[in-house]
Amino acid sequence: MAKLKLYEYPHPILKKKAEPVEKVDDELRKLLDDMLETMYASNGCGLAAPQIGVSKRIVVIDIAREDEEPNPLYLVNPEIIWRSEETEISEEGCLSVPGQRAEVERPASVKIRYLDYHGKQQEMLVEDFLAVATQHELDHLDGILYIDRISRLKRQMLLKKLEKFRKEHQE
Ligand code: GNR
Ligand code: NI
Repeated sequence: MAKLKLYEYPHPILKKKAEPVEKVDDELRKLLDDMLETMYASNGCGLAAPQIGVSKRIVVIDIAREDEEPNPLYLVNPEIIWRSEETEISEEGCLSVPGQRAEVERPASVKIRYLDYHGKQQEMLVEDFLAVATQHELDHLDGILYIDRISRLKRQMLLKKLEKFRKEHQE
């Protein structure tokens, strides 16, 4: 396995709509494994392929806490096939927008259809924090960041703080 480089805002690959995967083969599984390793090494709970510079519709998620068994989820060509009317506001962060967080409103629960690690079609109803993480990752596949879902004023303030954060954290 290998830890891959993370692409950060405002890299243009993060704005592109990613391409569907044609076949779940060993080469794709290698990429999924490398994405999971990269996500764990970065202490993230989700990662979408555009964040490692690959414009394909694949996502890995693991929302298990550190004191729990790992529980990786691999989503290939995921689609939302149902959204709840009810919404929920929660605080989000993104490995591609380091050091920042903001409150985002999204459907509280969604149903997704996807191909799993073995290429088998699956459907799953996701709720609570898994619903937040799933929608955040699926947005990446359409070139959308959580900062695109907050007000212009809040985004401007967040991007100022991002500049400051980067100045303080550069080597
Ligand atoms: O690690 C992550 N944490 C997180 C917290 C709240 C809402 C969404 C996320 S996803 C993020 C990793 C990431 O950037 N995935 O694209
Ligand atoms: Ni993200």
